[in-house]
Amino acid sequence: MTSKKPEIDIVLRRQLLQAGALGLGSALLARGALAADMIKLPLPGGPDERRLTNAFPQKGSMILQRTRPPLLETPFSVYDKGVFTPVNEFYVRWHWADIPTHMDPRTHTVTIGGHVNKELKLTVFDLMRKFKRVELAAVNQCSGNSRGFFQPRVAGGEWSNGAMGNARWVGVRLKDVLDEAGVKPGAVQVQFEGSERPVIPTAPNLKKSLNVDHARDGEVMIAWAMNGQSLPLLNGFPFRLVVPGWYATYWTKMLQHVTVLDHEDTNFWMHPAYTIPDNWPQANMTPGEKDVKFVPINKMVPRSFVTNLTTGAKVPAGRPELVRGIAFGGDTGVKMVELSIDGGKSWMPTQLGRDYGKYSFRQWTTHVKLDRGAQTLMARCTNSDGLQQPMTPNWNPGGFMRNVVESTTVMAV
Ligand SMILES: Nc1nc2c(c(=O)[nH]1)N[C@H]1C(S)=C(S)[C@@H](COP(=O)(O)O)O[C@H]1N2
Ligand SMILES: [Mo]
Repeated sequence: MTSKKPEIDIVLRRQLLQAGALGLGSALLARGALAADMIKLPLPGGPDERRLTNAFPQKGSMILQRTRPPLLETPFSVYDKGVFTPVNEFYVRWHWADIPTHMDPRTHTVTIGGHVNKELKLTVFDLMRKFKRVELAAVNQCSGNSRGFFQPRVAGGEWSNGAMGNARWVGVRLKDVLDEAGVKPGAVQVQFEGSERPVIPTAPNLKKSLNVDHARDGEVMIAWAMNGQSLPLLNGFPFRLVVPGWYATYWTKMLQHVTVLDHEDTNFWMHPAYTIPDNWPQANMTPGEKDVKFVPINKMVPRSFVTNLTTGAKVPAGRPELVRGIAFGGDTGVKMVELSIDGGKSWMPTQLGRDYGKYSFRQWTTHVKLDRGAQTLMARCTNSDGLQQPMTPNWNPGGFMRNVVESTTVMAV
């Protein structure tokens, strides 16, 4: 897991300093008119057209879901390029619009405080120098990825399937940093806060917490690089939390405060925000149902997608056609991905691509021979714990944790 290449340090160091010196501010607010291109998302029963924009710094062509704060979705075709999501096409999600537009990596510090023996203040260069470096491939997925498919519709960013991405994260173990500060007996949770602020002072700043054992499991990281580059400002420059296998709401960007708590965090962003019906892995309830117990969202569940064909695509009938996609196991690896072309009555195996670790996207491929006409392809992932994607969609008011088997209907001609 430890990166062997010292030269990456020099490259990253230069990138970190350059990115800090860019003064991205004006660009964040307005960099000219938005591109005129529109994209149609496969969303049911609602506005399904979005603008494609190049207007955000360090970002390529992205689906504009919201401008302030920026919510930028990854166009789905990107996932067919490979298992690692290009940094400039990695989705973006913020809660509050008062985002620093200039971060100086020489002076920006993260404070490790609260229920510890010794408070620490560390820059990215302190992290690089003082702690052992680790690298891990992991999927970052928004809790509300695919929310736009919920029926009845629910409020929130109406994402299609592009609020997810996979990267090789480089940084240090949160455990090592906490050990350096010395967690005192009686610690219960560890709370994380970024550097942005709400637009009105009375609104609650985004703070998220993990149980202390989870925070110290040796997998949770403070990362300053993704896919060999420093983090774009909008993805949390100069460093962010990485919580492998857990929804991205915990992956605090532009990390500023790590506070060890001697009690459970009950702030708004832990409860009621980002809570699910207490029946993981379904996170399911009936619309309008009363007396449902809600708990903070946590581990991810398996998903899979066809990436080389989209609904409406024409494919030749009667001869083997390549079907390719990606899958991830959620909080563990992918055991298998199967494909059905008969509405889920029978399933055929697919070949899994290279394994980059249990938290990564995994590519899968197979060939199918399709009869003439409209044919529906369904991919289903089973993870290493035996958890399988369900055939019926879940529902909850947050629009969280969709993982139903998805369908792609092509026309065989
Ligand atoms: N500081 C900060 N970190 C944050 C958030 C935020 O609003 N502020 N949003 C969280 C949520 S809900 C998501 S989905 C991910 C998105 O990460 P990305 O923008 O790098 O894709 O960031 C998480 N970390
Ligand atoms: Mo999110």
